[in-house]
Amino acid sequence: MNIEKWIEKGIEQLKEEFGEDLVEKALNFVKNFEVEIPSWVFGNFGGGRFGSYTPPGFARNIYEKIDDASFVHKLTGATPRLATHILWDFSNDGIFPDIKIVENVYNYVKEKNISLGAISPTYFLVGSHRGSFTSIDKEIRKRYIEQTIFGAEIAKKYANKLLTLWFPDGSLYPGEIDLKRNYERMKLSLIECYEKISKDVKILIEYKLFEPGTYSTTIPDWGTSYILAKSLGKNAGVLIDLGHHPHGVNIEQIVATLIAEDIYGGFHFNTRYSADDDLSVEPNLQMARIFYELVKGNVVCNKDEEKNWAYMIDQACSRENRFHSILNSIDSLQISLARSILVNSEKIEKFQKDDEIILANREFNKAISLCDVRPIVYKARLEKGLPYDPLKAYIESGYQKKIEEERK
Ligand code: PSV
Ligand code: MN
Repeated sequence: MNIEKWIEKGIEQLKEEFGEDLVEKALNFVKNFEVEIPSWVFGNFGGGRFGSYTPPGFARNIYEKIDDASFVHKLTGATPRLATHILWDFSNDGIFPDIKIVENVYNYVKEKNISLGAISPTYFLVGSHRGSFTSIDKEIRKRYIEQTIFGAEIAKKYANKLLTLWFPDGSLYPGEIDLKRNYERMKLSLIECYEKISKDVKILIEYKLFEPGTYSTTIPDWGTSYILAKSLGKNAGVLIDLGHHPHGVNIEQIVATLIAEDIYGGFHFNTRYSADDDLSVEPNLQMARIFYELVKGNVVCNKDEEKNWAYMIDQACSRENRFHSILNSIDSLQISLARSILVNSEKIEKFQKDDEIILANREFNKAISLCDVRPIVYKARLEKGLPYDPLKAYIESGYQKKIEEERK
């Protein structure tokens, strides 16, 4: 197959069906869309029940994770920032962070042509089995509050001024903790941090239905994140991780509501089939519907960067090749974004007005589920001087063989 010809033919057909303007807009958005990738996707986290199994060539330290992230960015041109976890990436003992490591890492990412993105304080390693921000032990709370303030300082000085907070706090059984007081301690700890954190650092509060808590997690849903973010102030918002809901939740509606309420938001993209399984993003219909709301809400690829939400991938599964997996995610996000842009909102609005339920739905799905937008995504890449298929380019690059040999 001659790929250039295939792309041009595809673009022509898409223009015929959806019009030149929407196709050009989709091309433009795909070229400009950026997403952060997590340092932990390259490491040895995610063994689950298969214990210490990790695919050969996993990154053994933060510097190798940076090498890997830099290579992914070279192939995709879409991932210039690396999201990090303080105690996984900037600590020797998993308890306290070390500013020297941060400085070394900062210099190394620059050398590798990427930069640091969202900073996640780590509330779940040693000593927080009875809670972090909600611990009844004042000293434990203090340790995590200090780590959060440290995180904000490094976010400001060395990264993109974004802190992403996820708490493992909760309980296994009814009666184990006082639910009201537990929530109040979370809120007070967050307020204490917020007051001490520079006002040009943004904070996203992530929610999660369960794990490690089975009966309760302190911040189980977007409503709780929203209330907490609101009680902090305008620099705080809600972080949506696709794996953190009950089955079947209408996540695009959460997006629409948050945008309508003009609250800052962010995404941890992944695919989930059962619980929080942190799998590679697939180009499924929900992903395209989510992008439809993001595009309509002007919070993605907005020229006024202040308006944009924060986009990150949060995935780590040791059963898959990490590069195949992350490159597949980036591909799926770009495909979903392109599909969402081809939706003809004007036609849909007309059908909505006329109460033409099925016609509105068919018009929507014409772009969201029935068309092949790969010609747009490939063309966007080629016009940026990138391989049209980064996963294929990875397989042909020899990088996998190299890391497997070097990292035995
Ligand atoms: C928790 O499950 C989570 O989604 C949070 O975002 C963490 O930072 C990340 O996964 C890694 O544990
Ligand atoms: Mn997450």
